[in-house]
Amino acid sequence: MWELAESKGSRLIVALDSVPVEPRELVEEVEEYAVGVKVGLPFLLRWGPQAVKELCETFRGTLYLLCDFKLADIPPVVAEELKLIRELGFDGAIVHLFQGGIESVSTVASRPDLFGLVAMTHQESRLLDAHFEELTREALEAGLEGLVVPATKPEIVKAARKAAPGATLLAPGVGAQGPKPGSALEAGADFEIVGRLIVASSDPRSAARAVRDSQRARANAARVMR
Ligand code: O7M
Repeated sequence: MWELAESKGSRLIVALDSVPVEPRELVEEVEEYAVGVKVGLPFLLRWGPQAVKELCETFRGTLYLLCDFKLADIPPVVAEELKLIRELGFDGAIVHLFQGGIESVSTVASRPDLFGLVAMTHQESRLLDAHFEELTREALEAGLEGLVVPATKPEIVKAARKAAPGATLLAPGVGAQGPKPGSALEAGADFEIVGRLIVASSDPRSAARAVRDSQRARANAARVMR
């Protein structure tokens, strides 16, 4: 992920949820400007596992392939899900933490990179956000590669950066949910996850390029692309 970020000069991960057009064409449009794509459940339900597998095969090595199938089950089931996710060809997966047991999940052999969700972007996520510090501690103790933090709540991004200086922070919520591209990087995130601003655009290529350029401009101004 970091190698692709360096070579492309980008911190953009495109969220593929409701993809109305042929996914491969869309991904080819944004490939040059994005470090990776995050594949969500709407994508899986609409296009099926075979299409997900083909997407992973087509873009392996040129995009970081991140799975977001909302994993929040008992540890043996999450472990099995991670094995299948790896078989589909993903490099990384987002996991929930509130259900407990992430420590045993993280020791699964040849698992993808794991990113633990510690707070969410919508205003109603009060219960989850209230436990942000404990969830962050659990994720770090379990040795996860990174955390998912809300771009809409920069104070949480800042706190996560402080609590987890070595973790890779992924921030969704940029664009359609309000925050401007680059703003989560300024708050301390490493990557910004952007969905509708790009995917629902009539010109996804230009939209992705614009996000990448804004990230660069804001990062240069604040010298935050670490
Ligand atoms: O840019 P959008 O709003 O169209 O899409 C945002 C994406 O980020 C979408 O795929 C959501 O599932 C995801 N997301 C949030 O919007 N908020 C969160 O708090 C967490 C996520 C996420 O990635 O969860 C793992």
